[in-house]
Amino acid sequence: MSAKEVSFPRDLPRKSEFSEWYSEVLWRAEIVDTRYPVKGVCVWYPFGFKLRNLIYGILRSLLDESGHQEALFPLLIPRSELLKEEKHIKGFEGEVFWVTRGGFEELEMPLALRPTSETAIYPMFNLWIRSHRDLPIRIYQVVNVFRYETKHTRPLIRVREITSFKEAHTAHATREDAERQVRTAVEIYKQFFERLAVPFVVTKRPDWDKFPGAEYTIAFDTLMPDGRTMQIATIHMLGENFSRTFDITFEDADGTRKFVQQTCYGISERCVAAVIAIHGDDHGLVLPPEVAPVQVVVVPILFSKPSPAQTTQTHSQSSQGSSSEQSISAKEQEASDAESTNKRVLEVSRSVCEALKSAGIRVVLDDSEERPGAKFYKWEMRGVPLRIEIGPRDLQAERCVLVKRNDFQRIAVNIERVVPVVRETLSQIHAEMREKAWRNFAERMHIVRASGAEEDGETVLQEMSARVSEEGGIFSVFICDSEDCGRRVKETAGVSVLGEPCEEQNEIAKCIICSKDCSRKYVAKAY
Ligand code: PR8
Repeated sequence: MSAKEVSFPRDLPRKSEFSEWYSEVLWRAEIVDTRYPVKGVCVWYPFGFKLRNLIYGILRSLLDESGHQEALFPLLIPRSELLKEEKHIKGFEGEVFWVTRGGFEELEMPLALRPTSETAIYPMFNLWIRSHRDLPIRIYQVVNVFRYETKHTRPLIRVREITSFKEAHTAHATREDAERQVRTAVEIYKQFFERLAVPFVVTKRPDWDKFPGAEYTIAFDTLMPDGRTMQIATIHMLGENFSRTFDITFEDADGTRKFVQQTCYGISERCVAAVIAIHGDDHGLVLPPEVAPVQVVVVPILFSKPSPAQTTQTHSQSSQGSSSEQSISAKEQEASDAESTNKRVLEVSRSVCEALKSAGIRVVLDDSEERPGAKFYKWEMRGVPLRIEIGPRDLQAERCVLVKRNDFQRIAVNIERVVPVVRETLSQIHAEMREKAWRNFAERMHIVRASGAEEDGETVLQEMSARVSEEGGIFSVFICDSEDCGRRVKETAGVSVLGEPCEEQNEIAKCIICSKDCSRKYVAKAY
């Protein structure tokens, strides 16, 4: 069967209708159920939660390997602590859920459900850090946080209960060490998204769009199929802003007391949304093998069982004359041959499955009563990277057929060689998915020319606006750092300033809004 012949699940919206496709795939592939009766929260199905855990397993191992330790802080934050850092609370006050009662009593001190945990963690840093020997501290936790989002909520993308908030918090004796930590965090996140084959740009957010309480913010953005960007990770240099507020000091080697330098960085379930959105296709999910809850499904292709009608007919005929007897016995023979072939197909399927399992591959044998077509549909929807088909004809040839989920390519493999070939094919799938995702991403990165002497910024702006609504994507354009120009470009072209690309750049030209000299920034319609 070629890619074109694969049956298309008709009632799944095409991926080109991204919003509808996304909502349908989330429940059909059993990722999350959005019917929970609270706005902006959802329930992870076991399959979705397994995917989430495999993804977060990568993140945990990258953090553990780079000197972070996992900890766990409380969900409730006393109002007094939350309000301490002025800029921080200014940024979050509209998003906080409050617990004001315990049973029948009003609480003396209202408690916030953490919207993020700086103000839960830093009072403890104040107690834990005494000397330079206690530094650096690098901790992280994976928890739920609550944000009263007023914009349109969307499962895994903009939620009010972020269920999978991985937040890291670090404290350092020197500014250099904290800056180094920021660079390390950027590298960790790059590796993380590479393992998910999710493309990204890394920018320094404009000063007016940084994390409340940070000195500066670095962000990772990916591009969704509808041409809008989604912020998938952020890294914040906090400097001494919080340590001064929470009085987190240490005695340095020379005996002086100093404030610690801090950083924090976070990732949410948006990383799961990105995997689903970027790799999925008209048939459902396409999952990178490393995080696929099921990496291989073995589907035995069996002779269909004779229907009861056929069997009755055979028996009633057999009591009649001898002329039909021969054909009856031929039919019976055929049925019994089919049965023993089916038995053999199942045996071989089971042993292939066992061999893969022993090799550490997450494999499922689908020997259910469903028709092969229905099984293909189900496992394709769930993004299983490889399907193995074993049928009667394959038995004779001692082979099976691998079908790759990412491009439906079929590969015949000798049964003996199935384990090494599956291994190779799974890593090939990752490489192909990565290549395709980055190619698509690069095709939607647009370099906007600088406005020159002959034409003003207005012309360039108009042209860009037209392209934004036509094709979306990320635009590299000359725009200055001012919030006013950021607002203007949003009003006229509908794009937000993501920030200045983190790679070296030395091109300078006129801002398309105010004509001041400036560097290039990335702008895009953002989620
Ligand atoms: C911090 N403090 O909090 P951040 N739904 C899903 N994902 C979201 C949502 C939401 N409503 N809001 C934000 N995110 C720092 C760093 C501790 C850790 C995701 O940073 O406010 C975004 O991808 O920037 C964001 O980049 C990430 O959480 C971290 O949130």
